[in-house]
Amino acid sequence: MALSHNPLRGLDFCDVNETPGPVRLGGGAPDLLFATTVRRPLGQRLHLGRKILEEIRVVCAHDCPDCCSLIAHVDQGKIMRVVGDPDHPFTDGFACAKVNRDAELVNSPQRLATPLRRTGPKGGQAFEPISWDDALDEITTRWTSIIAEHGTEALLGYAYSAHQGMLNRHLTNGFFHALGASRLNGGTVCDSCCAGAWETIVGAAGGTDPETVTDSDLVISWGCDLMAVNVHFWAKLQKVRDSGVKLVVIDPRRSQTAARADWHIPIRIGTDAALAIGIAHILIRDGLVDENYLAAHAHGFDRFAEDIVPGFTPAYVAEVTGLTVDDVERLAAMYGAAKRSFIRLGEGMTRLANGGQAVRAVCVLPAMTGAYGRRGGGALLVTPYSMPINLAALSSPNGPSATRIVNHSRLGEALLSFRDPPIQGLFIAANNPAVTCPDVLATRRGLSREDLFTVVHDPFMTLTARYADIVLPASTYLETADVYRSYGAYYMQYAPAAGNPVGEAWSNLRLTRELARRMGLDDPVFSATERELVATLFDGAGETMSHIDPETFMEAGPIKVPQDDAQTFATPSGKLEIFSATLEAEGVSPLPDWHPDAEELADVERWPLRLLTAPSYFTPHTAYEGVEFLCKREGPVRCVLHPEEAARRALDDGDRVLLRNDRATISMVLDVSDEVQPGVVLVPGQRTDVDDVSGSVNMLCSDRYSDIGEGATYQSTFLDVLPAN
Ligand SMILES: Nc1nc2c(c(=O)[nH]1)N[C@H]1C(S)=C(S)[C@@H](COP(=O)(O)OP(=O)(O)OC[C@H]3O[C@@H](n4cnc5c(=O)[nH]c(N)nc54)[C@H](O)[C@@H]3O)O[C@H]1N2
Ligand SMILES: Nc1nc2c(c(=O)[nH]1)N[C@H]1C(S)=C(S)[C@@H](COP(=O)(O)OP(=O)(O)OC[C@H]3O[C@@H](n4cnc5c(=O)[nH]c(N)nc54)[C@H](O)[C@@H]3O)O[C@H]1N2
Ligand SMILES: [Mo]
Repeated sequence: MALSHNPLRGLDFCDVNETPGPVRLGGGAPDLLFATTVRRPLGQRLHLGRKILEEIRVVCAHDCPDCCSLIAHVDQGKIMRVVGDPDHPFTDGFACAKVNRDAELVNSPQRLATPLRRTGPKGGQAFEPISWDDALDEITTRWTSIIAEHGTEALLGYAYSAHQGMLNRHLTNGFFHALGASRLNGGTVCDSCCAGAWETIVGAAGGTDPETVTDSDLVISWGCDLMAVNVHFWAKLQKVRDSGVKLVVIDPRRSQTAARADWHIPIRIGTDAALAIGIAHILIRDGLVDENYLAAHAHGFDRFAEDIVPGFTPAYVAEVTGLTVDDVERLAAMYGAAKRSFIRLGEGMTRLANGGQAVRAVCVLPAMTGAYGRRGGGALLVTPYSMPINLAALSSPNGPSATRIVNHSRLGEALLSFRDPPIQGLFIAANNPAVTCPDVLATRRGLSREDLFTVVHDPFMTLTARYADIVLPASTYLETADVYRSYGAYYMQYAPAAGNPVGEAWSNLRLTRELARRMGLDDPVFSATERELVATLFDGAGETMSHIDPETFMEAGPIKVPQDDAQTFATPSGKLEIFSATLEAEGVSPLPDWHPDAEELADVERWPLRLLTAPSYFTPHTAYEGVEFLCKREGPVRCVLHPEEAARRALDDGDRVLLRNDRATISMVLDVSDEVQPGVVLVPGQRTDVDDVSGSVNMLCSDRYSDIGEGATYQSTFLDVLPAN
């Protein structure tokens, strides 16, 4: 369908308008043709030729800020297709290129059908099918003897967020909490740095409602590739841009988003704090500061202005960021002139040594212009803080615990060096750390320990699963009921299971309940019905949520949790804490600041290139490896060098190259492109060691922590690229 005025301009790249092919039913059944989804009440049946499909409203559970409402088309329990829900304001009737393929993901021939027991060496491919009963007997027998010999802290539950809703995710964590296992400090590979930094300045409050972008007069995507990770916000933004609102993208990469922006600012990696403080410098110099807003809503601005800002002259900022003085001046003037500027903060720019201060520095700017006080203005990192449900009832059912903590990104260290007791039993769900963790060689060494008893619960035979003693087939979100809360907009929604689990797959919820029963945990949360669990989430929820009636919620479809137009600050002072006493107490600079990092400086002396990692467009992390179409679409595992860097090394497009540093040498196919600047090598996504590549990018990364939030620092990695021969 060709629209003369296409509100999804630029989305052609993501193929959101592609009509996903139906899954073949097999057995000689006719191929199905699908009408485009039309607005109609659900519960009706869709008559197509001789087939009658049920339509079931579900929610996309993939790790994505959009949290789309979807309509699943189901044939007697089999998922045939999913499409975007036309009745959800944020989803607006389309799903992204990945989710359009979710029927293929669910029905992938690579899905695990039964529990498996390892019969060969760890990391290999020799497994035999076993029954669920045998698998669960073996697991509980082993765990019971580990606890008897070493105590409960010798167990580690390493379950992460990916691709499931609140019940399936949090009850699994609650099981290990109730057992007294070592506690996982989860999310450090992902958002603990940016979220931790946000909490120190804005507090535990969400940011600007993305749907108010219709009222914005300037949009800055600061380190966020909207076309990869926030497609539905991008679609909203296009409509706003049609009315003349400008989009600025600050990103070291000319991402698909940057390529379509009004202005792309190719900043040097890890220098965002310097740029933000430089803008503050110019706003003060030019009298563009909203003194009244700052006096009423900010804490510590004067100290910031006196102690930090003066050093960040436009010339110094240009030198640090690799931009020109003119660009820095122009950006500051643009920002200073806008009243309702909307900054969409990305997470990627915080996965490096000084990432936390970058978020803090950027968060000062909307206070300086008063944008935080106006509809459509302010900053958005993530939203859940302003939709406080009682997750603790699920994730820590028996209250506070003082057991040992394991950092998510330091699984290798925990497995290799923890004593008193060592980790003897490991349970991994919804996570593929053998690929996605930093210092992944240490992770794999840890997983290879012969005396470690590992259980992996996943819909697919991931690289991590190959290290397991027992592999359990997991259902996907389309095969289990759950409660969903968006992290990029203000919607929540309940969804039933759309289809029957493939093979003998069990949901995390079902598995957790059964493990709890077998391990003798008697907290009622483990025997609660789904309805009771939903009620638990709202009982004891925060002020804005506790009035929601769970029964109504379960029937309602998407609900929007309304937000005030002005930003709330949920800090100890109730203000934007530009000065953070919390950070001062931790020995971190209490004011947003930028310094070159000493370790990075030493690495720069030795290595000519810095690693830029970015989300892949079609295969986020490793989760779509079961969809052949998307893997082909993403193309070979590749790295990208600027033409100058390629020429310096006599390398051509398509060459096989080695990426090398002190930690490892891996190989990939080279793309030569000026989408990146000289001095960096871009590796999009994190893909398993496959035929056309040896090794995985995270072999090159250390497990060093970021400045705030103990986050991963994938991008504080320095290396060289060489010809493969
Ligand atoms: N298609 C797709 N969707 C995804 C994911 C995916 O991998 N692919 N991942 C999902 C997950 S787990 C998450 S956490 C979310 C968010 O996913 P994130 O991986 O946090 O993605 P972004 O927030 O877009 O941040 C990445 C962008 O930051 C840029 N960047 C890197 N370093 C810097 C820097 O120093 N400064 C600046 N200004 N920019 C920098 C990169 O070039 C890239 O364009 O998305 C989710 N959605
Ligand atoms: N180099 C580099 N590395 C990175 C990043 C980066 O930017 N650069 N980004 C980091 C970020 S932001 C993140 S969030 C992590 C992501 O790291 P992971 O969470 O390890 O990544 P996924 O590939 O999404 O793995 C999720 C697994 O969950 C399985 N799964 C899906 N649904 C279910 C379910 O319902 N139940 C169960 N039990 N399993 C299920 C999938 O099959 C998949 O194997 O990677 C991090 N790693
Ligand atoms: Mo993430």
